[in-house]
Amino acid sequence: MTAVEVNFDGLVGPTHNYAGLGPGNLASQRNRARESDPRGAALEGLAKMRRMVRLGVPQGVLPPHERPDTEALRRLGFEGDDARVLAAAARHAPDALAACASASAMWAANAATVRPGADGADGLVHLVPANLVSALHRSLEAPTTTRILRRLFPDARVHDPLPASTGMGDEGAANHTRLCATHDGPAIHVFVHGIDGDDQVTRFRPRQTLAASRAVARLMQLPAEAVVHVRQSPGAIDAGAFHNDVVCVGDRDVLLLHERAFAGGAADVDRIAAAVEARCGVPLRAVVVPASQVPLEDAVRSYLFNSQLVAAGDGRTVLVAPAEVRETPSVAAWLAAAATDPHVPIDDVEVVDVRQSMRNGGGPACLRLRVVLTRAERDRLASGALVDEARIDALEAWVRTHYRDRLAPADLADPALLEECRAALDALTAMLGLGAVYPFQR
Ligand code: SUG
Repeated sequence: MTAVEVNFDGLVGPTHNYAGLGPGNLASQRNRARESDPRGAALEGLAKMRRMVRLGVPQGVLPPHERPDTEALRRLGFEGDDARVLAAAARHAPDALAACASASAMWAANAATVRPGADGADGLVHLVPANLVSALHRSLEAPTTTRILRRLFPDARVHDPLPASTGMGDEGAANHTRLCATHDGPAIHVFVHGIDGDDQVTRFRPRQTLAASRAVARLMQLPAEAVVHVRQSPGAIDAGAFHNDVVCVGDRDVLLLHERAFAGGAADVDRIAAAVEARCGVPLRAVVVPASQVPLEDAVRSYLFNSQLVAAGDGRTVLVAPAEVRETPSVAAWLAAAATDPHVPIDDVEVVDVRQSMRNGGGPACLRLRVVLTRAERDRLASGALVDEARIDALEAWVRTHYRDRLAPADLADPALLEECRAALDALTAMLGLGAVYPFQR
């Protein structure tokens, strides 16, 4: 087998803060205006990457974006030099400033949807950057993400994001799971949407539309028999599963999900299983966690399903879970029972602390974009795209040099913060061999 899954984690940016911006995202709403610790957040992210490297899972990084995005503030009518733009926005439109200052690009699972080269006749890796139109702060990510992906993956086909309309709302790999027997063999792509047309029945507006999922599958040139579309259950969306990866995670032939993740329940899981069996020649190993054991609310609180399910270098299947799973009694009990249950194909659970990100509704799986790459494709990546422990050491030193350890809402208007962010990104693009990718570098 030559193709392996590489996890590209979004590096947490210097403006990481809590602005209550995530629609349907309960943690983001709850922590609005709380003081943040960007340095601690970035170090937590790097510590998670180190754990992955030690597990023998190839690890990559995606750089943060330039924030506050003063170009976006100018498009919103604020004029003058950067300091004036920031001051005027803070005074007249603090919500716009918060949106333009968000470090939300850290949640790399929303950067794009990915198709490995083996899954199409052209043999190319395809990436479809997400348009993230559900919220202003996230919609600002798409152009820079597209540019960065083109730099990092020079041989891949990086599409343009879908047209920016709520009817085409696309949130990337957070609503997509690729299932297979081996990464080189045939695969099933499961696309999960929250809404089909205009029939919203949920309290929170669903973010991913069926029309968008269909367009992404088309762009990735997937044959109909390789695609399954599933609808999220309205109950899951209203319990805080604003992306499917809050209630479901897959890896190769394993699918771990909450009983109430999908609108069709067991029938949806059966459809996926039939497709996997027909195309990949293996039975799907589905682990459906019943609501009677883990209520949906506990699944969302603990982010059990936002764990990373990975193949360690020694062949074990490891669930890399957020620390909150240990603090949620129903989830801790389910994990304890699962450890001895022969029907649960998880060999080990490793707990990571990503609390700073969790307070914005971003668990371990939100922080990473999975890209299946062959050896040759890995060799052709931009030089700094993949990290080992020495590179993680260097990135930690970079964070300690450039990041603040306290950020309050009022600090977002501080022109010095923008300068610090630019200095950090200039140093980082040099470290990663990316060249000039940000507006301030042109
Ligand atoms: O889009 N939070 C992000 C969290 C994204 C998590 N990603 C996945 N589930 N894959 C969101 O809601 C909060 C920002 C703030 O409130 O400051 C935020 O955007």
